[in-house]
Amino acid sequence: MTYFTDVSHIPFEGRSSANPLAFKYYDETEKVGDKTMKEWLRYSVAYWHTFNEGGADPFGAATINHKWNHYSGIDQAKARAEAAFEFIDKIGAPFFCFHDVDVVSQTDSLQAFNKELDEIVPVLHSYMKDTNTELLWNTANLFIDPRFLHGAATSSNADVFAYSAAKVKKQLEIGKELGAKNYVFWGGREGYESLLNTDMGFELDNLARFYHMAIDYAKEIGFEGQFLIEPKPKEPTKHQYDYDVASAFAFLQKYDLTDHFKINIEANHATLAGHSFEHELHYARANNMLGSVDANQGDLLLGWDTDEFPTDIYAATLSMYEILKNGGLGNGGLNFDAKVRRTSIDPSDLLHGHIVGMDTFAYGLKVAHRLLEDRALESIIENRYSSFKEGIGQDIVTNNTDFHKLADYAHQTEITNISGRQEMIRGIINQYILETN
Ligand code: XLS
Ligand code: NI
Ligand code: NI
Repeated sequence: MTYFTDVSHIPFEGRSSANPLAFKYYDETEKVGDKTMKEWLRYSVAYWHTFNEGGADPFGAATINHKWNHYSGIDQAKARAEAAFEFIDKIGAPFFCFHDVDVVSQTDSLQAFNKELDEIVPVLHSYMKDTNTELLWNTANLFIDPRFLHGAATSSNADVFAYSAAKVKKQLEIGKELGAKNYVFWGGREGYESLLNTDMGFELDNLARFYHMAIDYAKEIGFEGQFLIEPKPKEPTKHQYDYDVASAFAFLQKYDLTDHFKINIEANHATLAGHSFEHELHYARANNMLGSVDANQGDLLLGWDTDEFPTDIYAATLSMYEILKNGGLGNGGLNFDAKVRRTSIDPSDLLHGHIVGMDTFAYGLKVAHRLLEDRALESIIENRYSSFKEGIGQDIVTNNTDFHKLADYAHQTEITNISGRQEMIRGIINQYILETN
């Protein structure tokens, strides 16, 4: 069966093309510096939003009713996989990601669920081989099932902790089988609704115990993917423990987990936490914790996770700047954790969403690369901190001074500050964005 009948493949046609089903900027073979666009960007399709999403919201039922979702049981899982790999192949993404409940339907018993997984995994594997697609990450969904009402690894119920471990154990085995590059923990229910009935310290200790056991099991079975934590400040819980990169990093340090984890940063989660996307990337990079990216964007006027396809070239430029400064994403990639709006009801809308997202980051990559090549921001930053290159500044950074000497120096010195030039810098960035070919 063919589900995406409009095209056989999305070609690169360049910026003058008027074909909406073609890339204008993303040419996977184009070299940017020493790597191709494909190698830098490592695009990934998110199974849940692209193939399972129906567009339901708290006020209305699903509006999107794709043909591959007209089945039930294992037939449903197979039809969805068929559609998924037709799509992934046509859009030309080298990676995909899934939760366990995306690839087979949620069933009540763990045994039945694992049996269905055992049936679908070889199907996925053979599609992966046929289409040359790799698994960026998989994960156990520890938030949808009503069992997780008090949390998963931070549940007040020890049986739920065990159930969560069983789900993660299975996904690590599947990740190993499919060669997953990473394993993501997004703690959708790892937080609290009310502090009045919560022992936060105890819950966090348990979360760390859970992660340590996951590391042990991964080692035991030879799972080599990178573990990632995906922060999000709120939604569904009022306060989620992995609030942002800084709080996830503090947690990992406290529990001696930094050698085993990096961070999966989602743009819309950054903005929900009151940060810019580039702030989160920068913070992770500065601490050697940048692992992977969920590429999407939020809506400035809405206070929840709208998970839109990224179209903001300015934001894509600044985030690609951070990614290039990081030397790339390593094992990670740019996963479109993004969904089309509930009014976008055709299969082709899924293509359009990915095309605009892939073009946006491809353009951002080109602009960021030029900014770095020309040291456009680097030289401004270098100049801003130049007082630490000599004299008292050099003494400070080489640990050759103390409060006595600094006070003596301060008593004899008249301070002169230099301009931060923010408006000039904004102008430079606009010029680079507008003049990139
Ligand atoms: C939800 C999260 C989720 C994770 C994977 O807000 O973004 O989709 O990426 O569990
Ligand atoms: Ni995400
Ligand atoms: Ni999200």
